Amino acid sequence: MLMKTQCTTNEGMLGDFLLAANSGRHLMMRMPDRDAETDEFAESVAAGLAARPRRLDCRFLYDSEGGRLFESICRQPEYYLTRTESAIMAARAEEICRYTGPVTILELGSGSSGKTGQLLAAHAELHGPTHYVPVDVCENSLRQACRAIPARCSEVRVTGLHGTYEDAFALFGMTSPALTLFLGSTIGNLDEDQADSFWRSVAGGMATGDFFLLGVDLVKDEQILNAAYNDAAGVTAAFTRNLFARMNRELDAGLELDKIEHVARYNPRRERIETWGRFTAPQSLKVGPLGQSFSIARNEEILVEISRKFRLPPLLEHLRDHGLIARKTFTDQQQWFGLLLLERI
Ligand code: AVJ
Repeated sequence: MLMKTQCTTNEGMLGDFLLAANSGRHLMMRMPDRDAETDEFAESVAAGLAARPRRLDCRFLYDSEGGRLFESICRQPEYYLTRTESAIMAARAEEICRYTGPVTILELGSGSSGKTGQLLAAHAELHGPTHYVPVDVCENSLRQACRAIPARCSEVRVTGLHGTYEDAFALFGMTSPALTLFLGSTIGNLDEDQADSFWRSVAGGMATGDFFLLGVDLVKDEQILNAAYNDAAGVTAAFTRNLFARMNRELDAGLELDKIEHVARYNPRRERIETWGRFTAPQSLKVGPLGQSFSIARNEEILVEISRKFRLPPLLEHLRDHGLIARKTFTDQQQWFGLLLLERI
């Protein structure tokens, strides 16, 4: 059975987590600051619309509708990332778990944990009872994962954390020896500065000898990249538009959604996909909770998400500078996607 609990305070989260983890049950814990999600959304939108070019924080793409649409993106034929990473994972799960030995498995941005099943099964097969701690801001996806994983693999016990990556960093110290998963090239959503502070927090929280499994999408032919973010069925377009729909639902933004277009294109200089919401007519965008309003011009584009693409040698060097050494580097035959097993030294 899946129990649900609320963390008492952010500071008390560690104690709550230890109690929960030792209870031997499947459990989902909710961080208290989740209650402030709508306020955070409002603040973030207002700050992003005051910046130039205007931008939004891609974290807010993942409300329950966004989570559902993202799952659908992963099944689109053009979106090669998920199936390529899954295939690498399936082929290498045992090798990875042999290398790490028995560990607590944390996952940042776990979504519905689709790719993790193979790894958990391999860990349980090799090392016996396995503790899995998925972390996600999307409650729906997390709940599904907390139900599905133990049903598939009875040796795996789940403690889900409904919260942000920052909430999870606090757990790193107490779950050691640990393997933290960060899959799907989600790291690509962070710009250079954000990634740098992400790695500082990660490396700072990890104990020597802890492991990190990183999935990264690699630089490749532009047409393949552009197609992956412009699927013919229009699911990615719906995913982008949902961020504006969410503003209507939660911030009373008053937007006409059919006058906002999804635009995703590869920027070869910066080696990243940039996804924009393009306004085909002038509109005013209200941030209800803050009593603010912004005028968006016709043809103005608001940056919704970046998805950086990586080259392995500079990435490995960058990680090494943060004290993370690649013990294993896996790719597929076409070298489209990389899966890196890193160790904190
Ligand atoms: C899983 C967040 C990395 O950037 O490729 C997919 C999200 N956005 N299609 C990505 C996404 C549009 C995805 N991440």
